Amino acid sequence: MEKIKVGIIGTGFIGPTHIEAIRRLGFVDVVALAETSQEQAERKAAELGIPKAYGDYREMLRDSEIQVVHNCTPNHVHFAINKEIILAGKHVISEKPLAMNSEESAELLALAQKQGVVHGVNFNYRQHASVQNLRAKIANGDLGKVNLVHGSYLQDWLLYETDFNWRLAPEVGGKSRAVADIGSHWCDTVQFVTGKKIVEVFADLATVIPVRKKAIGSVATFSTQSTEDVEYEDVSINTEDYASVLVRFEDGSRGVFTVSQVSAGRKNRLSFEIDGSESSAYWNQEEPEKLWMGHRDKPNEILLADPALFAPEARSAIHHPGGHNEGWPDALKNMMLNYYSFIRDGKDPLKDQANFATFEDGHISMAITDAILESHEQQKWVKVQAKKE
Ligand code: SOE
Repeated sequence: MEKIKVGIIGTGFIGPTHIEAIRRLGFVDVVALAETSQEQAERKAAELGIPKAYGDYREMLRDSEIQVVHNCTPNHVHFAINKEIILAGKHVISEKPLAMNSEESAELLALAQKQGVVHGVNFNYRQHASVQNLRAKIANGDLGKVNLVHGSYLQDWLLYETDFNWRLAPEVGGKSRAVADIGSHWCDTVQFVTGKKIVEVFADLATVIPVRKKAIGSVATFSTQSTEDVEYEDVSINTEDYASVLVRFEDGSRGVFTVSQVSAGRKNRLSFEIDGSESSAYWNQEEPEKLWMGHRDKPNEILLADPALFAPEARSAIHHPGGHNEGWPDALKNMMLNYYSFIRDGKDPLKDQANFATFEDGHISMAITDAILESHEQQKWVKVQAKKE
């Protein structure tokens, strides 16, 4: 079988992780990348071992060999580039957020459906094996009726006033920072696990560090660049680095989450607890192999990920025997595996159920972010309105 041919736009922090995950599949080839200049594209292509380098992504979109394009660019250009990818007739995987607001994401969803392309958004945390297993357990009634969902997504890479990157500037990162960047993952993951949509929110947002020192020159996300001999300029910050949000689900059940990018020691701690009428469950992305199950009348348990102990529906998400740890790159691999198997197997994006997050999920996520921003501004409950075009 001919391999599926892929082009990647943007090779900062996330683009190379997509390339690595794709390479583990075997039936997909990354044949090209696009960067903001020819020189940068050639340097990255040589570093990453990719045959074709484009200094302009539009030229790559005209390359007839390419069937699928990954949009790994900064947030402010997601909308325009996603649109061009779809109009070029290519299948698309976009980084989140899909666009800058839910009007734009509605337009993208409608366009992708009209053009009949396969559309995916990289909500990778739902692809963790233990998360898939918990979803199956909840669907099978192991927790009873889900009453409460609570948790947080905490990071510390913006803790110091000298931490700065493009995500902080609203013109590039978007009006919302922590909520759109990591709150979107929390909401997608818990909606996936419970099978219930968030329909209403009440939010309190804050900017803990209102003025930052920006290094002259650009710094990548999660950079550990030394701060010695760096020159800084003061920059006022008006995107949130903290938020707490009360949520209501479609069946009336309740939840709450906190996001922060200034919590020392928390590196990428997406965690949630689900309290059901019979048992509870807790999962934390920093220790993805462990699923805590809480009981009232018998000892609590920690389930270690093991294919032999998983619900049958979740077995394909785990690739190694128990004790051979899986983690973040494996969840991303599952995202790519599910997306590319859908294309390989000739499935129809309008009829067949996708087992990865689509532009529809990306649009729902944008609608939640819009509602959170509105709720914070107006200090009241706001309904999530994932309107379609
Ligand atoms: C930065 O906060 C970031 O890279 C997010 O943008 C990703 O979506 C998340 O997976 C890890 O953290």
